[in-house]
Amino acid sequence: MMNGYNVAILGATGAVGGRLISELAQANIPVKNLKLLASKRSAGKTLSFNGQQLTVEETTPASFKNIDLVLASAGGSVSQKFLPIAVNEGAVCVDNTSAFRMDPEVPLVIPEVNRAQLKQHHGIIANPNCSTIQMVMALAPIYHAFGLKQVIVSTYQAVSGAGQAAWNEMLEQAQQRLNDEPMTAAITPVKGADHHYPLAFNLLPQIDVFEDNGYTHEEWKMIHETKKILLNDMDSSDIKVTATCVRVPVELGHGESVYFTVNDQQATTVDLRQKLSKMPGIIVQDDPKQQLYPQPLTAAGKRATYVGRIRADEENPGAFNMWIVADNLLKGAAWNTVEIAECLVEDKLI
Ligand code: NAP
Ligand code: 12T
Repeated sequence: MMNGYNVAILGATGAVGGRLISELAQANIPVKNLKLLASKRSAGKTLSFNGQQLTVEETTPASFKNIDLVLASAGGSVSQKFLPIAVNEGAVCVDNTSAFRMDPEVPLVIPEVNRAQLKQHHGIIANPNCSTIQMVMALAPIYHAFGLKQVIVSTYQAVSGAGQAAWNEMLEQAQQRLNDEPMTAAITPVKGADHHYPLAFNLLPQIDVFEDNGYTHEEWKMIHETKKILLNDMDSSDIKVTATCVRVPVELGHGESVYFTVNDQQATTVDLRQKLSKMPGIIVQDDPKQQLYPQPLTAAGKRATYVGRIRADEENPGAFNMWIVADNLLKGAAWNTVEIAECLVEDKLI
């Protein structure tokens, strides 16, 4: 591509879409032309890319003519509908939604962990769930060095993961509380659900819809995406994984408390810290004496995944705890997506 690529961002006006635009502007990807796509509601709105004002267009099947690269983040049903059309037109699509993640033909990629999977693509590459990405970033070097038996995770997820409207609603709830008014909820915890509860000054142990077994779909995604990324089999029993996902009244940056057991009983926290600090994309922030540990406020706006509070379960050899924080809209979404696209360009897979 001598003059660069024709790129389309699907869902450009969203919380993730805004970051896709700014991450693409900084990326090692020559852009000939950028098309910003959303629904009819936002058509005509303008957004800036590299100092240029671009007009948002309504997404139609014709939107993908002559497009080389699609970065998609407009929801699963929108990806289901439009990405096959884009692939037919010759585009390579990096999809931020859950639509194709479990398709055996679709690589599910965190570049620092399983970049080699990109070679297997047939036009669509899936970006994992935000909570999965930051956990697997930290677990991958531990798995490769010491083997993993079991992972038990509890998440503390920021409202921005639920979209711009949920984010705005939580801020309104906080303002209602400060005004001594009753807090109202029409979106949180999940848009379109039967019941809504305020998130401000609260904790909601529901992210995404409930499955029949009592887990939420977010918990299901963390379990099966982790297995697909690390073991190439979404149903593998080689690593046992269980999750509890909780929405917390944080704006930006997911936290995760991860308890895990390794095969190598000789592994120490010094070994773990050393493997983690060598992992590209990981920054270890772990110094109790200095009160140094990862926090959403300090991780927000950064591309890295931060790990701290690394400690042994003193009653169970080979068992450990750690605390992980990353910006859910950057490493959890837009940065990982653009990083995949950079790799596709570099590896001549587009
Ligand atoms: P958001 O702030 O609500 O933005 C939604 C975007 O999708 C907007 O640009 C919206 O355009 C567009 N859209 C909605 N319906 C559309 C349609 N029928 N056709 C075309 N565009 C349409 O949500 P967000 O937080 O950015 O998330 C968007 C999607 O990304 C989510 O649904 C999820 O699938 C995925 N996501 C993934 C992760 C992850 O873990 N990797 C994290 C967050 C989100 P309008 O302005 O026209 O409404
Ligand atoms: N429901 O892409 O609500 O699978 O935080 C990511 C985030 C779905 C996804 C959320 C979600 C996804 C959320």
